[in-house]
Amino acid sequence: MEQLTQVKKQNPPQYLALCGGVGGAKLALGLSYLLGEKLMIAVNTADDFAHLGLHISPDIDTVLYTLSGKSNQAQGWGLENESWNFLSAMKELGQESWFQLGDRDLATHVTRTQLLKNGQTLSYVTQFLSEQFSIKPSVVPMSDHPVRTLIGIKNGNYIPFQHYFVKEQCKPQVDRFKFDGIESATPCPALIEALNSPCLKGIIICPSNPFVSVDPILSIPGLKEIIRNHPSPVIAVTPIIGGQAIKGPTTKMMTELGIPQTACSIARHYRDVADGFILDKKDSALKPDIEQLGLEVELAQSLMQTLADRIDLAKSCLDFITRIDGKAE
Ligand code: FO1
Repeated sequence: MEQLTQVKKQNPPQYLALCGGVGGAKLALGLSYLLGEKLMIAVNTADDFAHLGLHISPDIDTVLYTLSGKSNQAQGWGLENESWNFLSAMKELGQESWFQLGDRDLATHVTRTQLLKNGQTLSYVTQFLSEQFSIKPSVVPMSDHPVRTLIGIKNGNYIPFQHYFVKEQCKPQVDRFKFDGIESATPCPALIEALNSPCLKGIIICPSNPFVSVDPILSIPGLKEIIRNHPSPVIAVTPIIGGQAIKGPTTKMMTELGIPQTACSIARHYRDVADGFILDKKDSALKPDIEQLGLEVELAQSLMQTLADRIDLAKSCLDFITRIDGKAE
């Protein structure tokens, strides 16, 4: 279908964050306070799915709601001050209700679905929603092409990501992942432009799940190589503190995949794409092991309970990028 409206040109960003849902969005918020329009956030869209005829982009919405200050902070996803009349009515009609869609949240999904049906790209729709939420950084989908994460169940078949995550509450044991559609995906145009721009000073891999939030982005053909060879520093922030992930199934997945549950394993996961690794101060004993992997290490407080924590960690990221850049000169 013909694309109706072009994505508006924005100034090239100086920093790029690769981001999944809840954990990544917290750091993205800290970065947005420090950088505003100088920041681009490229978001995982492999969690997207069609549900009740609607196109749901959970990670994009988590980023949009978090950056606009409208997110339900206790839940991590969805909107604050939500009501659930639609969901109750669906239950009364005996319809699917395992994926909770709030009344206000529904407006986002209906808007996105309508615009996509009218021939707009996901990039355009995301920029449009971002403007409605008055968000300063540029929020972009990793790709305009559909990519869908499939979770390989131990001794079983693949199941769609949201079935695993929400319907099955991450209970099945996983042993492999597939990003359906990845072979024909390309990075969204604004992301390619940002990576080609001489203005880009640093790339930050947010503390999202490395297997199902960041890997889909890095698996877009050619993207990992572009990031690895980028002249500016690339840093990754640990999603693991003291052997535990703050939220989500990261450590459960590590156990099932036979990977030790440590920040060092995450550093090893990113060693072929990152120059530096932000390690939590509590895990400082792991610093020499991570340096052995060939990564620069910065110790920081990576637990983000308050807005001040988010901004402090964002500041540590920017200082670390400056430090790595200084060494390279
Ligand atoms: N996560 C849940 O655990 N349960 C839900 O019912 C749920 C509904 C939901 C609706 C809209 C949306 O944008 C996100 C939603 N999420 C829900 C979060 C989401 O599915 C996951 O957090 C991400 O896909 C993982 O990053």
